[in-house]
Amino acid sequence: MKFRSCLLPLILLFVPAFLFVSAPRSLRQAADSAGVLVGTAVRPALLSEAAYAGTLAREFNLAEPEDAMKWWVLRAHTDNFDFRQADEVVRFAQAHGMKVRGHCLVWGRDNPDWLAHGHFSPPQLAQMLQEHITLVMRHYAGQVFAWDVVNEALDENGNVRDSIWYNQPGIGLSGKGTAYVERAFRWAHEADPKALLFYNEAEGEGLNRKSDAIYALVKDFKTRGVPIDGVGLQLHISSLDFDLAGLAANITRLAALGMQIHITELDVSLPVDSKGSVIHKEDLTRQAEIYRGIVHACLHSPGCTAIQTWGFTDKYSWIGSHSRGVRGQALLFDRGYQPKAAYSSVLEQLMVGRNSSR
Ligand code: 9MR
Repeated sequence: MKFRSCLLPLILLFVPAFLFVSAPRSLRQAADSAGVLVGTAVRPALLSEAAYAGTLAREFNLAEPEDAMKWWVLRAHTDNFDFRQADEVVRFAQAHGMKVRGHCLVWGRDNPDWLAHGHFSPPQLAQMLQEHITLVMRHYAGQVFAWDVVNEALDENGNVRDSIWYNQPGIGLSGKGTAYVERAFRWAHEADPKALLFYNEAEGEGLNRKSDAIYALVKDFKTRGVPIDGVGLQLHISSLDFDLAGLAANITRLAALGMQIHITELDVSLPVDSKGSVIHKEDLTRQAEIYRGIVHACLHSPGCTAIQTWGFTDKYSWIGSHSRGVRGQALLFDRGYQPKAAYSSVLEQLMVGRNSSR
C-alpha cells in the first residue's frame, strides 16, 4: 500500500502531459485553437429542427444568413424592411457565442421584382442603395462584424457585369468601371465604421482573369484610400481536379495587399444518382482531400481568417435544385447529420493549425 502511494506521483510525473489534453470534439474547438473562424451559411426556417440547430451550435463559431439579409428577403415589399428572418439567425448566433457575417448589400442578381422592374432613375437608385446600406448596417451594427458589401460584380473576363446598380441604368456611374463598387464601400464605411468590408466573388479563387481583376480592384482601392478590408472567395467547387496551388497563390497575393481573406461559400459537389447517392464512392475521398487542401491553404496565410461552408448538411443545399438533381453531397455532414470523410479531414487539418507545411 505504502509502495503504491509513493509510486503514483512518480508515474504521473512521467506520463506525457498531452495524454491529459483531450482532442477537440468539434470544428469550432479546433478552429479556436488554430485562430481561425469556421462558419456556415444558415437558413432560419431550419433552426427549429433539433439536429440542424444542435449541429450548427456544436460545430461552428461563425454564421451567415444564406438568404435572409438579401434584398429579396429584407425588402420583399417596397417600403418596409422585414428583419425578422435575419434577426433569428443573429439571435441564434449570439446565444451560442458565434460571430455573424452579413451577406450581401449590393448584388445585381435576385433582387425583388419591384426593384428589378421598377424603372427607377439613376438618382433614385443611388438614393435607395445608400438608404439600404445605411439602414441595414445600422440595424446590425455591433452584431455583424463583417459584410459582403458587393457580391459578384465581375464577369469571367474580369469586366464589370451589366446590372441594375452599374449600367441598367445604374446609380449614376455607368461606364465608369468599378466606381459604383467604390461608392457602395464608401457608403458602407459611413454607415458602420467598425464593420469589416468585403468584396465577395465566385470563380476568382485561383489565378485567372477574374482573380486578376479582383486583385487590381483591391490594389486600386487601397492606393486611393477606399475603405476595403477583405476579399471573400466563394469556392463553389464542382471539379475534383481543383487547383489548390492557384488558390494558395491567390490568397498570398491578396494578403500581401493587406487584405483579410474569408473563404465564404465552400462546397464540393459530386455527381449523384436519382436517389441523391454518390455515383462514384471514391469521389468522397477525393472530396475530403480537397476540403483538407483548402483548410491548409487558408491556415498557411495569416491573412486568411475564416473558412465558411455553404450549409453543412447534404440534407439542405442549394446544389440539388440548382443542378436539377444531378449533383449533390457537397457538404461536411450527410443527410442524417453524420460527419463525412470531408468533416474528418477539415477537423484534422484545423488541429494541425497554422505554420505547418503538412
Ligand atoms: O444558396 C442561395 C440560394 O438559396 C438562393 O436562392 C440564391 C439566390 O439568392 O442564392 C444562393 O446563394 C448564392 C450566394 O448568395 C452568392 N453566391 C452564389 C450562391 C449560390 O448561388
